[in-house]
Amino acid sequence: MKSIVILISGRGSNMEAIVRAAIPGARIAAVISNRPGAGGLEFARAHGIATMVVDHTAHSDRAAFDAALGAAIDMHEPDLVVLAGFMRVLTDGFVRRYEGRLLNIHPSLLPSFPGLHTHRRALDSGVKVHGATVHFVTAELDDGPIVIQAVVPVQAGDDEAALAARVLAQEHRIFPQAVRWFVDGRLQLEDGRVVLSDAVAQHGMALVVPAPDAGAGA
Ligand code: NHR
Ligand code: GAR
Repeated sequence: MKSIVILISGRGSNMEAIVRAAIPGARIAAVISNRPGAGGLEFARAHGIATMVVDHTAHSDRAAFDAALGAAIDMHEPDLVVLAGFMRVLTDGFVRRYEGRLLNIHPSLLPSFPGLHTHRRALDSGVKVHGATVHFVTAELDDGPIVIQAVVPVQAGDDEAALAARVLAQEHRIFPQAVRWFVDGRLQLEDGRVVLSDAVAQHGMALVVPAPDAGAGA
């Protein structure tokens, strides 16, 4: 049985998708939030999952917060730590401590649009495709080795909310998939590269872009 700790900051719909996936061989040991009011805590409690809050505002600097967060995580001795809408940049020391067992979902097709406000930036830039990326976390923000990506079209008339919702639906597919691979022992970080032990999985992409004229009417 592999033990997983999930870090959230808000709504927690990605955490929920991982919990609902009921991955064989995986146990969600705890959900930890840096915000006391995070909506996702309620879902976790209702599902009998241990919850903890490590409030970043109660710590004097990032190193102190990360030390407290690390202590909370280590109480559960997890095999995997998952950032699911976790909104605090982590220090090098923290990242090193969990190297090879720390996954993040980022709401863009990395390396495009690292950082915040990805949907607004995608719309502003005029890209025709957008999406989400699951990656191993490294010290440099949103720069770690990529595990799986999902692509969605940007449609005429999209606003931030519409685009975010289309991306989020795909996040809920690819994040549980990545966690499943990890739990099955098929996903590893080796010398800074992602290794998937299966040829099909090696493809690492869930393509949902429609054909150019799809929906245009025949
Ligand atoms: N930490 C490291 N070292 N490396 C990564 O790749 C990380 C990370 C911490 C979080 C998630 C990331 C995302 O997917 C993530 C990846 C927060 C910010 C941010 O600027 C940026 C990227 C991500 C998460 N946070 C502000 C901060 O000052 C606070 C913003 C807020 O609270 O709303 O930490 O997008
Ligand atoms: C998700 O879209 C996730 O990719 C993104 O925030 C949302 C969280 O939703 N993450 C980041 O922007 C990290 N900086 P959720 O709380 O419902 O999973």
